[in-house]
Amino acid sequence: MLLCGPGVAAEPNYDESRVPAYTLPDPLVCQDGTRVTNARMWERRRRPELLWLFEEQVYGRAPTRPPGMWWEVVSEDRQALNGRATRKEVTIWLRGDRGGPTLELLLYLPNGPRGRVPVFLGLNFMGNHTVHPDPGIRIPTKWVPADRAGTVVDHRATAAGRGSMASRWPVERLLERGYGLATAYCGDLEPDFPEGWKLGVRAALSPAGTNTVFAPEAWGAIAAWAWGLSRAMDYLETDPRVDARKVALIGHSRLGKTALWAGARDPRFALVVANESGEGGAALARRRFGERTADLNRRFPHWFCGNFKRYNDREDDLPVDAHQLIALMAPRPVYVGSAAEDLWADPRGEFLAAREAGVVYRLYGREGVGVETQPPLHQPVGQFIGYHIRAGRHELTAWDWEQYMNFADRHLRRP
Ligand code: GTR
Repeated sequence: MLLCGPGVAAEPNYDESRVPAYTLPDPLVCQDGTRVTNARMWERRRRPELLWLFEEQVYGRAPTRPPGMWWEVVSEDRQALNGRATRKEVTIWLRGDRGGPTLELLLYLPNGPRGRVPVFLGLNFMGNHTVHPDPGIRIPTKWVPADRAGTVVDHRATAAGRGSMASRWPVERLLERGYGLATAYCGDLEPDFPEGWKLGVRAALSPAGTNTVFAPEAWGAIAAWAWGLSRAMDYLETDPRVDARKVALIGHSRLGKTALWAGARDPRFALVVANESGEGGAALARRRFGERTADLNRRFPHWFCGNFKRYNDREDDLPVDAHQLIALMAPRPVYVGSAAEDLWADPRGEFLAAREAGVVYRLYGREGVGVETQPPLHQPVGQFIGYHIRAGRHELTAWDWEQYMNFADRHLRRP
């Protein structure tokens, strides 16, 4: 079994019997001790307080939508994928003028159904051209991470990378089931390495540019990626073929952490899917199993805000935990996916967080995962909080997608 975790100081714990006891902060008790008894109190008091704590202590604070932000549809092919889809590419200028970084949004919309369609929106790791071999997708010109297959030369994407990540993006299947797909490369917002912020929105939107010294509560890369998803949503709200009330966010791994944070901040997202998001995402930080806060901060110092560094080996001092992040989606449907061999992400910790978020859904008369114990492999559970664990390793698979589409069918396909 492959367990990732190079460069970590302490040996990761993979022994359930060695997980020390912990106490989770109560989603329904305000910082001043007041108990939340109804949805209105949750929305007026506790939800904003938790959002603020996650912002301040975990992901960092992002700016609001830039005034004067604008976009342009730069390509449109109504006969893409043998006539099955309309492919659009939209350049979104993120700084409010024609300069600065752009988000290049790729859209596939099914040609079958008339009118507006529900859409899955997710960031990709390597560039839009990697999600499908379709030769009409433009190749990114920005910094991209090196890949094992050698399709990236000096951190520049090449045509050899077309479709290299297609197994994670079942475009035809989505279209067949009536969904559109919108995706963009996360590196458009910030390339994923510690100094990457100098090439992304965190520098471009700061008056000091690449000389910016970040405050301890200022945004990290995950917050920048999440902010970008909201900017993609700004566009989707204007697209005549997209049902903007039915946009489901999806993300895998670090981009699953991102999907959760984007969904928490921006209630325009109707549904959120976090696939194997692990530590800093859906997995409980207090549970000492697999990746820990210190591992995140050492290996990816740019992902979280400065304040988050205070919780290395001190997760019990965090004022929040993953179940509360999931609860920030309430009453909207949210789905947490785990994989059995992905112990680094702590599948059980992901399940427990999903389960414990249920108290907030209950305020709305909605059921969460609906079970007490982690279900067996390949048996999805949950009404408004979906959960599954499948066999295999850390990946976003066709089987995962089928469950997410089934879940979305239940929640987004109603009239
Ligand atoms: C790992 C990291 C995980 C997860 C993963 C990924 O190295 O420790 O938290 O984010 O990367 O994004 O693939």
